[in-house]
Amino acid sequence: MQVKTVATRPFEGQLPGTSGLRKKVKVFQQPGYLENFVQSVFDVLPALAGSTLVVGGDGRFHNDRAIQTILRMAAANGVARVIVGRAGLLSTPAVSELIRSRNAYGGLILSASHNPGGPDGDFGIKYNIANGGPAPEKVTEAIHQRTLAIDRYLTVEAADIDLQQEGQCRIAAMSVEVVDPVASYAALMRKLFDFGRIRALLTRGDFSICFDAMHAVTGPYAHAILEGELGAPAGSVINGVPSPDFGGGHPDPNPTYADQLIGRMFGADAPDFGAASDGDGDRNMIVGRNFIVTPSDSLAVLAANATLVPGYAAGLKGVARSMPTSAAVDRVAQALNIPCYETPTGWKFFGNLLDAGMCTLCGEESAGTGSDHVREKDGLWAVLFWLNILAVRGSSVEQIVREHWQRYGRNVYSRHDYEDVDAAVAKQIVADLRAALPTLAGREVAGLKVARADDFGYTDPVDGSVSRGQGLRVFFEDGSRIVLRLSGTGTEGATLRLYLERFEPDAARQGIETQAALQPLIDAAEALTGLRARSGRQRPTVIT
Ligand code: VG1
Ligand code: CO
Repeated sequence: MQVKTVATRPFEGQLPGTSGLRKKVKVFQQPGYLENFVQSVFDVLPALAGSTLVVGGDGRFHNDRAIQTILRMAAANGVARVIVGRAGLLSTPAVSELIRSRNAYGGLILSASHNPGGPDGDFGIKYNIANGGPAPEKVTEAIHQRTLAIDRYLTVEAADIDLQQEGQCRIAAMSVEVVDPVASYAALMRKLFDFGRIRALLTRGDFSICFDAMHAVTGPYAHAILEGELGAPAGSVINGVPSPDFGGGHPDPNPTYADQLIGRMFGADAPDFGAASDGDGDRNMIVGRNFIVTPSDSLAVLAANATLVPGYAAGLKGVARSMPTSAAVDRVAQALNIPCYETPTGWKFFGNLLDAGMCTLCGEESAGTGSDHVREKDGLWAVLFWLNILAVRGSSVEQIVREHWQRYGRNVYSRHDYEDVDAAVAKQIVADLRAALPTLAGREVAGLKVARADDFGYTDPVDGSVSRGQGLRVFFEDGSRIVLRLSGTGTEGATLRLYLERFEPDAARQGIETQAALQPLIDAAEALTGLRARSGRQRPTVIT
């Protein structure tokens, strides 16, 4: 094999954010840009030589080109075997599953998740470690450091691999195995859920579903599992063919961007159950007939009903949620007498807890839910979990959530996103609130009294690693809170996320409209930050 050494120079800003390195496609298309990042991964992880690597992506524009580049570089860097999804497709949870079931050393996921695709859209790359989960900060920092010094990358002269054909081939000494992206993942789902019971529900004739794959990677998975194996009528899956620009849409499963699904679920003859997944298939939105389930509530409902599902019948070891996620799941954990961990935003922080057997279920307010079955959040898994619960309980989605509130109280919750704000303005808004934090306790803001305020920091209970600056929190004396943080996944301007939460124990008042219930907090947040006035925005871009 003739390894080619290609001279290169560092690019600025190859710093992975909340979930991998995300930039405009045009940035990734610059000669050497992808190569530098990938070579940096090989340079900081020499054990990849001689090992197995899983590679796949969400099918967005540039996915196919990037995979061919990575395959040649993997061969040049001595990787023994690459497992790649047919057509270059693998959902993020499916990559995690394959890394684990095939004892791979790691994986490269090509995705910018919910960010738009197409030639003018976004691209991304993320490295996952041997447990199947996103690389922890110490690894991503080492990769970033390496990108700052890199002066060459390695590749081989070889023709493109035909990714449409399943089977084995070689690039130089490296084996390449093109696999069905769904099979191994579906086998795991079969072990966790009562497929017989879900099938009975979906073929009964009086229970209908709509799954919106948003033109992204879950299409093939949902077709094979929901319509194929579980018998949902054809047409239950919509937008189920992955497209390089996600049909021109924004594959983010929220009420704004999944408007087609919302239209159906709130229309005449709405299905009984609706769901959507994001670009790379790791997040989910759950919708009942005329009823949207808040992701934080969804996590709490899954935890409270877990023993109805075969894979979790023995009970949960613990639960974990990201800091901005509502405390609904904390109340379930308390009732079950199991620990509840609070981590920074981003799935990479759950890996150690899951590996150590300290928790079973995890979730984020951004519609990420998952468990110890893999080390990523998992959109279709959450859908199957809900269907399994519905099949056992025989109630509607709305009934299940309302009964949950009656029993545990309702954590009224919303996230307001201000997208594409001028980056300097956004940073200043955050910096000013951060500077004011020590002065806030005891102050009255828009009629609410501040109890305490801080900048969230996290010490990993397993390895002691510390992550600071993970979001500004202001707690009020009535138990409500606001959180402000800058998104770490965008590629243009800055996205400010404002999280609002208030607890409502009184069942008689739980039906109140969410935004109205949170208005005092919305006012307090504006008084504290001047966010709307300073960003020139009248209202958030997206409300979830
Ligand atoms: C967002 C979400 C976060 C999630 C991350 C990756 O991050 O808030 O909860 O883990 O996206 O999800 P940020 O930094 O933009 O708030 V995904 O589906 O993009 O891999
Ligand atoms: Co995603």
